[in-house]
Amino acid sequence: MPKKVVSAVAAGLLAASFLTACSADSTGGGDGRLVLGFAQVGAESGWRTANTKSVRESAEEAKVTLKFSDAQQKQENQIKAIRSFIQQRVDVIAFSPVVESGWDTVLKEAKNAKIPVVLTDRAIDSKDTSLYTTFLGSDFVEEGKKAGDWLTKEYEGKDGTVNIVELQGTTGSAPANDRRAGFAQAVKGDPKFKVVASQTGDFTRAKGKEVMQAFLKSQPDIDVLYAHNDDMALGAIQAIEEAGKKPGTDIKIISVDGIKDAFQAMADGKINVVVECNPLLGDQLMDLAKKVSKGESVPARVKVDEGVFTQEQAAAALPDRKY
Ligand code: GZL
Repeated sequence: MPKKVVSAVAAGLLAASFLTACSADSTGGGDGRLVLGFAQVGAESGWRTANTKSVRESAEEAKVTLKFSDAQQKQENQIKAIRSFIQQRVDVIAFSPVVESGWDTVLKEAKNAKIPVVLTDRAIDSKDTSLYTTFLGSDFVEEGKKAGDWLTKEYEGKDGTVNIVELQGTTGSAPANDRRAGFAQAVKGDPKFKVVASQTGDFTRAKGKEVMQAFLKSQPDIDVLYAHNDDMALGAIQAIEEAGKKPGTDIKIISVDGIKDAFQAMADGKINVVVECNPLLGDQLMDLAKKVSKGESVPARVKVDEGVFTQEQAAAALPDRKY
């Protein structure tokens, strides 16, 4: 075979193998399944466990090949995971940013690699919204506002100062920043509400208990605890009871998430109100990932429905709770 023809054939074969390799990589080894890299925050709370379960089960059902990483609540681990997904040439990257800032560099790498990114659960504060295709998750400011609105109604017409202690979520995270802002916005109209102490419990039961113990030592008169999630509220309940006080009565408790243990605590009279934050995002995430991978247009923001539950509703609602 003349030299020219051989080189043309070789070039053709090389190009074909390259295309096959790319298409094979881009469809998870050529089996036609979408490959989704998911960088999860960690396993810090009941909410997070339910969120992970939802993502895994939905990927199974949607026949999506899921590459999953648990960052143990460390941003550097999430960044490493995203870089690994880029090297593996996944089709789509999704993650729940543990904190709002510090993502531009790694998301620019994903953009340069032409791998679309979906934010799920938590948002980032980057000015460059081209770094992600869509954000699927709750409105945390609204959740904080719902918490504050319950409190203002609970104390409507009552005189005297209401001393509030606040267990914040992970420092720098969107839910912590926004739940704090929404709550402050809701109560700022009435000077009787005073946040006398506010500190992070990092969304965990252990830290929630530890910080509540410190609050009980430093604050002579606490009327209300506002906890940014149920796990910290449940830890705080242990501290309150060990201090000889009645949670839900001596200290009213407002919490966020709506995990089963919180509903049980409400039914037991230990938590007064829970603002729901829906972790069951898996189905919507898979639908978005498939659309995004095909270049179909998706909304820039996809919110989730969630309610508010009081003690009166807790016992009846408990059997139907999905997480
Ligand atoms: C909220 C989520 C928060 C939960 C916590 O969407 O990011 O993180 O409220 C979880 O329970 O740890």
